[in-house]
Amino acid sequence: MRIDIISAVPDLMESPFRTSILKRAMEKGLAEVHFHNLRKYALNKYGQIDDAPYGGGAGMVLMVEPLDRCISDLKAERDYDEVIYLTPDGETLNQRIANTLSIKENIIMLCGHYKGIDQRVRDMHITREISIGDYVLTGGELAACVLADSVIRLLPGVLNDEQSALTDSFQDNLLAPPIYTRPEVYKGLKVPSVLLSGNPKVIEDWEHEQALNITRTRRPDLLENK
Ligand code: 6GU
Repeated sequence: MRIDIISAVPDLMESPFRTSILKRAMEKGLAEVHFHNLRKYALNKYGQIDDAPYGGGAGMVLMVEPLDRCISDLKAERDYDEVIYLTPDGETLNQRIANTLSIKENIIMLCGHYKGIDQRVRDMHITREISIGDYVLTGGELAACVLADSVIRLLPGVLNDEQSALTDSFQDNLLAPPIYTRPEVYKGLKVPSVLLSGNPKVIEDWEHEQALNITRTRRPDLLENK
């Protein structure tokens, strides 16, 4: 999979892809992430990429021309399955969306900034708009990192067996059961004896029941979609 991320401040996104599991995914050639600095597509020597909105109002708007040039250059190189605009107005990211995107070949992620982007960019290029939740960030960059992480970890070979995505919270619409490691007793707090029973069937049933109880308490909405 190849992800091209367009942003006015690409430096903001460096470290998540240079560390740990995502770094290894890149080194193994399972994912490629390329950053594109919008300033390079600026109209003038001052590097202008934003301007005041028509009709007035506070804040600046990312201009259509630098964005169109950047996206068109990329599209001239290869076919893209999705051109995603990260925006609080978008569809809220969930595991289903991450799963869907994880089988794509080439994706562009466009990070909004300031007040947003000229509507004509959306009309011309954007195939999907995604938000990462009902709160406002300073820009789409952190959201792009979240989205890319949620997708890349699903690519075959990225996770090893122990980290397997199949047992994740949410993969089956259930939250995770409690987990423990050594020691067996800490400050009087004991690991539930069922986990020490060595009986896989009993353990699995207990974990499923715990997961159901926790989901019922914290996120009953997840059970309604089952
Ligand atoms: Cl994608 N962008 C911004 N600026 N804020 C957000 C968001 C995106 N998702 C949630 N909040």
